[in-house]
Amino acid sequence: MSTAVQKKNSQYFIDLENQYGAHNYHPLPVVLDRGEGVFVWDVEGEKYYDFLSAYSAVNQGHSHPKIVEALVNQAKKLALTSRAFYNSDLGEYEKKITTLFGFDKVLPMNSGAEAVETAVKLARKWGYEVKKIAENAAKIVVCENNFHGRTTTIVSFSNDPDANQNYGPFTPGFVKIPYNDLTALEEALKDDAQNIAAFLVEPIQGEAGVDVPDENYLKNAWELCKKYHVLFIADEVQTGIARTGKLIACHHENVQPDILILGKALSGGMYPVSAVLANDEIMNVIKPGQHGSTFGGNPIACAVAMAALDVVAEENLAERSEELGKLFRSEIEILIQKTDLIKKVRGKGLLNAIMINDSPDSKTAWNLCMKLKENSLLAKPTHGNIIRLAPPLVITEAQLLDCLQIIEKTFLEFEK
Ligand code: IF1
Repeated sequence: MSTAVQKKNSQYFIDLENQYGAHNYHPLPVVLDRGEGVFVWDVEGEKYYDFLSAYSAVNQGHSHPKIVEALVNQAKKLALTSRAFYNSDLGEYEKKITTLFGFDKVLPMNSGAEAVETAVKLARKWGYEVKKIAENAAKIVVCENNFHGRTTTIVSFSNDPDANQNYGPFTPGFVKIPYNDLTALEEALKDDAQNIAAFLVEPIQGEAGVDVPDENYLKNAWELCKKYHVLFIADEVQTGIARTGKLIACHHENVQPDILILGKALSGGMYPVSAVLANDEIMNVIKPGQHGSTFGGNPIACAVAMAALDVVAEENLAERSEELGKLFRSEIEILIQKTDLIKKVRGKGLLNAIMINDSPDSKTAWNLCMKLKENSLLAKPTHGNIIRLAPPLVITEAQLLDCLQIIEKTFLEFEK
């Protein structure tokens, strides 16, 4: 009996994921099969502009040849040693990344959440051993509507029920304040100055819908942290690596965080690589055996990250992001005059989002993304009525203008 050979089309792959994969995401119904630069192709061969960049991990463009070559060559030579031994890649990478970002030392990890967890542990340990906070009394100030990852401790200080409902009991020791509110920050620091070890903040709140704080918020927050002997921790997992128009978003205000957290595009989206950077006074509180990770700082991660950082410099990705971001927002401002669908556009560099003029629980943003997909541009809503628009930073001006036309066409057609 002939068994029909099932065509491996999009539906085939969607069904496989639905059948065998946990349903912890609700993906747009497109099955990607290939990526190159700003473009991705689905299994039917349809070509799309990628306006999500894997949540700003693919700043250097999909499968950048220099990064692929670094990955392949290293994988053929030495992939993983663990930190039980030294290796001929880690020291070179540590020197490069600490010199580039201006810190004495780096602690290499893998995912962004692991780096955030590492920063929390480092800040607490500094609190006890340098600031002399009483045992188990250390607190870290965080912002409402934050997103720092998905571990149990991190979701303990989230106020998003989707992130933490039924994941308790939660880790104590976190004080929540409103984002972009210096008065609230100073009050929190003053209230319990002796016990507060750090302030953990995203320079722009990505998941909250690309919420850009007021000018000098970061600088003034940094000054308050210095005044109260509290570490300023910048989570630049999403805003870092040239995404907002500077190497890190803190550089827009000449802020040098006490602890810098990097991830995502640190590897150009090629491999899980994250990092925590700090100076000796802070980093040296961690002694041998007090923190670690099997894959943290592995030779492939080092080779890939070094290549990814070279691409940022060689292709002037920060400057491009700055310039093309201004062009993008100015063109969207013009579109806002032509449609009632968009309330506002906000962002920095090529990290932008548009607020759709409908309730957060409406399907409008989703339906607009479905129409954008039909017009060959992939984007996805964050929190209901906000669409994040973040292409790889290697996008050319001509491609960006092409995408702006697609966006305008889609929005004006949608309204009819
Ligand atoms: C998801 C968005 C969410 C991050 C910041 C740490 C991490 C992230 C500022 C953790 C990760 C990803 C996670 C992904 C969706 C995406 C995301 F904002 F980027 F869109 F969720 F908020 N700090 N952000 O943005 O890094 O452990 O993922 O490597 O979990 O759905 P990770």
